[in-house]
Amino acid sequence: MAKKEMFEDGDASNVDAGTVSRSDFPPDFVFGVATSAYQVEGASSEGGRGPSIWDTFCRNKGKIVDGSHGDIAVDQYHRYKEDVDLIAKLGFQAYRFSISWSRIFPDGLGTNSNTEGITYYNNLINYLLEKGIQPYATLYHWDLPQYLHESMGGWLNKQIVKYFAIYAETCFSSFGDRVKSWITINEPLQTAVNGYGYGIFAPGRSENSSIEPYLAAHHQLLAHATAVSIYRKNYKEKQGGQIGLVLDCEWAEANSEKNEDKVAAASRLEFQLGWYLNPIYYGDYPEVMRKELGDRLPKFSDEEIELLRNCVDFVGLNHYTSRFIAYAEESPEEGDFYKAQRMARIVEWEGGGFIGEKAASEWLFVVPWGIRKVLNYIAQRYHNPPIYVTENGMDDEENEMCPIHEMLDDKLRVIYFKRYLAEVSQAIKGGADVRGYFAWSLLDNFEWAQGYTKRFGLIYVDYKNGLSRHPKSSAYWFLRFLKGSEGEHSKKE
Ligand code: GBH
Repeated sequence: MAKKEMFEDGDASNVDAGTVSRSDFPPDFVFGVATSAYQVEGASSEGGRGPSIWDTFCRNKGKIVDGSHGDIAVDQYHRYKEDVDLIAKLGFQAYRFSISWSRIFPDGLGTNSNTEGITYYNNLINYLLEKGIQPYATLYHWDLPQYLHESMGGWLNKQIVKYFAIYAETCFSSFGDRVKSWITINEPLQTAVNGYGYGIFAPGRSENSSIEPYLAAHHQLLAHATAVSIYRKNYKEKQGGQIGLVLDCEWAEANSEKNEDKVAAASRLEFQLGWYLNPIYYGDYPEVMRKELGDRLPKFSDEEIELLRNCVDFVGLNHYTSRFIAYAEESPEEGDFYKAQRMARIVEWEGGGFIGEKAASEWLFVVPWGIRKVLNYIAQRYHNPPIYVTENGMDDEENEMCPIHEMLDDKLRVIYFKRYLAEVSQAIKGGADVRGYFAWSLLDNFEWAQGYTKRFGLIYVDYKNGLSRHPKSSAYWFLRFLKGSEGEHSKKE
């Protein structure tokens, strides 16, 4: 059977629009929406906030396609009540947001915490709870205090572990009586590879790309593990919460039945997930990484191995897209990180046509079956841990010429969510312990290097008219889905 047919058959059972419904998920399954501080808050120099590496990075010419920044972003700092009201109206039970480290410790050093910053998150958390929405707080979503970068090299310096621990503990003690789900770090892979290897994300380093990504990853892992051990020792029992790490992973499907392609696809997954999960579940980096990278990959001491052992209560998965992976002695992709993987990422079927419909971002193709495969992979390889899908979604291109009512009717996004959710429910039925799902994103926001040119929101933000919020069709689809009035009818027929 041709590869393409195989997937179409697999799909046909559950992709027919409307065949996913709330009742396909366990009753206690959590549905939420996600954002991150720098992408939505704005108020970059208000409330005693110190600068972060993204404030600085955005000032470098050519780094952000539209020359923009997050100074105002979508102003959630001032509009959090309006946004929380919207989350509640749409029927979501949880909000995943991130805390801006430099609002809590303006220089990151952990000597004096900033009362106004703590007050802001107290207000946000209290208002969420008042509206019946569970807070899921991420401690680090890429916005390192600038001073920690300048004074000591940020994630390249092992000292960062100590400062992260102080920051994390301050958050547990300030908010943990109400926040029951913590995420230490969002996508350490992206910080390592794009922040310290390719330089397309803050802090924009690419000078030493064969060494720095691996150091930055190493220190993020140790920072994560240290925060978890503090939480487990001093807070977890008393506060009754859970703590995890969020990883991003494109599904890697072998491009053919050839052994070399299967090996390449397997190693592609090791370079994304194994890099972080193997130290936690198996005590060291994946063998294939050791083999390809040699001494460039740092070593863990016995004590660190002990610290890392099982240091997650759940695995958070950010998943958007998939690729076919073929073996390539010389990787066509630039840079050390991809070279080491000896593979090519392919978006076309062997007989022509794309793996899925392309979204606005160059990297994002709609491939619903990929999420089921990656969930099953995590379940099988890492002892069936509790998993939360902490991000999933797609973007539309900003288009000033397009009338707003057209932008609001985001048909492809509705299909995306239906089909990806159907696959998540299949993974659960197959035994993966998926506990929750967060759509990215609550609303259009600052999309990092893409600035405001890409829109991932369920809610449209009118940048030209006072940042007003307008729910898109996908938001209304979720409202019906969460009420249980979506999908049931067609299923009974
Ligand atoms: C997530 O990362 C982030 O957590 C979130 O903040 C962000 O808004 C969301 O994605 C949407 O992008 O192809 O060289 O341009 C997902 C992982 C990392 C995937 C960066 C796309 C683009 C690199 N993403 N990558 S490139």
